[in-house]
Amino acid sequence: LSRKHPAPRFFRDCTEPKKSYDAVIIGGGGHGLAAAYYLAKDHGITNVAVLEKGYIGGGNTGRNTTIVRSNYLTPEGVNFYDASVKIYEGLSEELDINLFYSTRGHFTLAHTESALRTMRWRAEVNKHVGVDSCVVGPDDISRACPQLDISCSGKAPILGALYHGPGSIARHDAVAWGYARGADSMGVEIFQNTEVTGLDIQSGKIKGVHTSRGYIATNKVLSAVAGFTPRITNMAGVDTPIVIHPLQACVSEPMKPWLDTILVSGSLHVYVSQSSRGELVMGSSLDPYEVHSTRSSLDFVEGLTSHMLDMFPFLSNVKIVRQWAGMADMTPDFSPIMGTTPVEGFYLDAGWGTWGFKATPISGKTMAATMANDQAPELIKPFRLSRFEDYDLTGEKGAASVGH
Ligand code: FAD
Ligand code: PYC
Repeated sequence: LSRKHPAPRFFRDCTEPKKSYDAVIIGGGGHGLAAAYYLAKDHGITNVAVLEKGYIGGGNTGRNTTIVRSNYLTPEGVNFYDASVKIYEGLSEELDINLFYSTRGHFTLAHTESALRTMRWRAEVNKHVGVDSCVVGPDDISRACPQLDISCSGKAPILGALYHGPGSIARHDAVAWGYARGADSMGVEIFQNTEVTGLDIQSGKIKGVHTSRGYIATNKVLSAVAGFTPRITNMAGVDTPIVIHPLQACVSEPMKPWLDTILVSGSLHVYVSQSSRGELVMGSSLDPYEVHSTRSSLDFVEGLTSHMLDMFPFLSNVKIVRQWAGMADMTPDFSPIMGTTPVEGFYLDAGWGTWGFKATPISGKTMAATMANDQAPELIKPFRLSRFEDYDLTGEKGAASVGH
């Protein structure tokens, strides 16, 4: 098969790993695959294996609700996510695959004066670093989404919103497939159904990984396993403050396009956009308990749909057709953990909680640079693991996800 056109698959069907690689990436989600792609493209490191215990994109990459935005609260966060948005905007062309990247405009609705204050704060930080966000009033929201009941059935009238023009949605699986194909075409080997079961660490340095297909020697290992992070960091003896909470989502039956924008309501614990195939893609806040499970619940759909009906009473006869959950790797400050670790050659890309899909391109690029140079670039230094020891957190609680 030619690497440029590996028909009929997107990438070669690798089954027998070599005895050693220059780098091994654990996790074939968007982040692991993007890191492999940029290791090859930006640093010429192509003797790389990506090990995925299931199928690529089958973790949170294929379970998320695909919102891409950079309207965060801290300058560090805004700069980081803005760099990702900029890569996303040209990514379909770069990867030669239609990511259905669709810029819709993103409204974070404020139902209280205190929520409005946070929106003003975020708007000012965003403008200060050159990101397009502003506070708008109920009339602007109604013009953008005339179907929305601004009074929310009289229960929680909308006072205003943070409007973020670049807010977008995309086809999540295609992001994984595009990075996989791109990495494969440059020589990276991708092994599906291949689980990492142990790490070989000697005198504080990584020497290899034990897998369901045998031992692989390597001096560089990246863990990019999102909801499975504590299992891998336990193998490495590296402590993190990550806890795993389920995050659930669902889609409606397809409808004619009517919802142009992305709407998020922290107070009603609901967010919604309409996908390119007409489904309403909806989600809610994190489940409030720590559990390692991807089961979805009736309680979730009941709560979510009742709040959706407060906002859009005309949807009462629309059916929910699928619901699911992902395991969100939550950090105390709602920022990721990226960079080197106390184990030489063991790198961590984690703590992506409910906010990591939008970061896929820039996390891949910066983690590849970290692995190539054994040093994290400036852009991700605010997300280093040691910030928890240094009491130097990057607090994104007001902006990282749905509702708090
Ligand atoms: P994953 O895609 O989970 O990939 C990790 C992979 O590692 C998995 O495929 C897993 O099988 C593999 N793995 C684990 N252990 C091993 C092992 N031992 N050996 C080999 N492989 C292993 N973010 C946004 O920006 N916008 C959103 O709108 C958004 N919505 C979300 C909605 C939901 C319901 C959920 C659950 C998350 C949402 N997120 C969102 C967060 C986002 O999905 C994640 O942060 C992001 O997808 C993480 O990507 P990843 O590649 O790091 O992890
Ligand atoms: O990060 O925008 C986001 C998001 C929305 C829903 C889950 N995460």
